[in-house]
Amino acid sequence: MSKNKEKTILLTAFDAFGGERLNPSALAAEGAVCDGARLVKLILPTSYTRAPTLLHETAEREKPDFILMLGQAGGRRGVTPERVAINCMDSPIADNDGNIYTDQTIAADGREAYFATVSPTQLVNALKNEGIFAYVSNSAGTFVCNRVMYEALSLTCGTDTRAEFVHLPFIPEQLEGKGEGTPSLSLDEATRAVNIIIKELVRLDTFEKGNEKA
Ligand code: PCA
Repeated sequence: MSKNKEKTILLTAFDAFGGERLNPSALAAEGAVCDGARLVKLILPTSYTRAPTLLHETAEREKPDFILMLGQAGGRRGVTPERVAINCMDSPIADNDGNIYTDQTIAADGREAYFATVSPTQLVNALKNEGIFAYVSNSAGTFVCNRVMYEALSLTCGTDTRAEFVHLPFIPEQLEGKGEGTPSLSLDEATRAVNIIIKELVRLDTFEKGNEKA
């Protein structure tokens, strides 16, 4: 894209899964705002098959410069930009279609992994500067979030579009019935974190290093 054209950011989040009544990623996405770029929001079903398809279709239609994906990572203490997506689906938890995968590859001929094309460290630094507890995560897991991150990075490989996944902790409203000491972050703080990341993306140049086609 030309440098003076308005950027488009595709912001995705997930619906509730695994017995939860809500997903903080969807609520934070709802509150997300963006100055200086077009923000397209998309709530994905927590489904190994439907989520990547919907993401793919929406990205082809909207032609975003950035794909920012959000998801819940219950048990984590801070906001965690992910470093890598791996070619694997494996979780004892059923997705919202009732599917359980063990040791399954995502793409038979696909790469083993893709690194995020927005620096997770840069996002962590931006969050820390604004007083938000954040750290880089070196595993997006092997459930639907990793599946969707892998899709976004394979789809945008060799293009100027950059993609990154950020996991958010539980919000306090989800803690009932969970172990004492289970960490959480308020929805206001989670939303503020997403807005800081969006601001950082607006500032970023899409012509930074991306993944090259093999
Ligand atoms: N978190 C799950 C899937 C949906 C979500 O919000 C994960 O980490 O894979």
